[in-house]
Amino acid sequence: MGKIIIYEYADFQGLSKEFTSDIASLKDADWNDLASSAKVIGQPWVAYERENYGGRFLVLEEGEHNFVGKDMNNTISSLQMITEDLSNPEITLYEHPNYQGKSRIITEATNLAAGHDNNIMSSHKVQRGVWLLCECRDGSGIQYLAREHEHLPDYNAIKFNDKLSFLRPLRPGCGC
Ligand SMILES: [Ca+2]
Ligand SMILES: [Ca+2]
Repeated sequence: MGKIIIYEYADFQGLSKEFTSDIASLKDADWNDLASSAKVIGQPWVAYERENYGGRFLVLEEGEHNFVGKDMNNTISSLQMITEDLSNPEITLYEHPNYQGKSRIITEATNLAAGHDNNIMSSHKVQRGVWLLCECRDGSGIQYLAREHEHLPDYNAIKFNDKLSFLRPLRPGCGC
């Protein structure tokens, strides 16, 4: 399935630790609020600010990641592996709560801010894959991770109503 290696310092220096399954508290591995860089092989991982997959999060897809100078440096407290099949993603967005109004099927990264549907969406159903929903194209503002088969009837529940501007599917890793 893959793994993540976290490092104490930038550029993959200092102490390192490898994980191949979820860890709800990095305190259990003596790694709380310590990671400054990471390498991911295979499926994406999600790094969370708090224990038990809480607080702000950062999606870490296959490749190398440096956290120094960013919000999540020396902040990560739990790690979760994405286990869904990411090969053929599809999500349906709806203009109103409870899957009402105009609907739109999305299968690739889409910048709604550049079209007719910016800041109107209010509910969704994920058919396949895992989707990162963003208030802003540059990743600032609210972000939400929608997992496979999730039906979210009202974005007010996540303080996200009429705010969606950009979304993209998580990328599968090749594991090479
Ligand atoms: Ca933390
Ligand atoms: Ca709406």
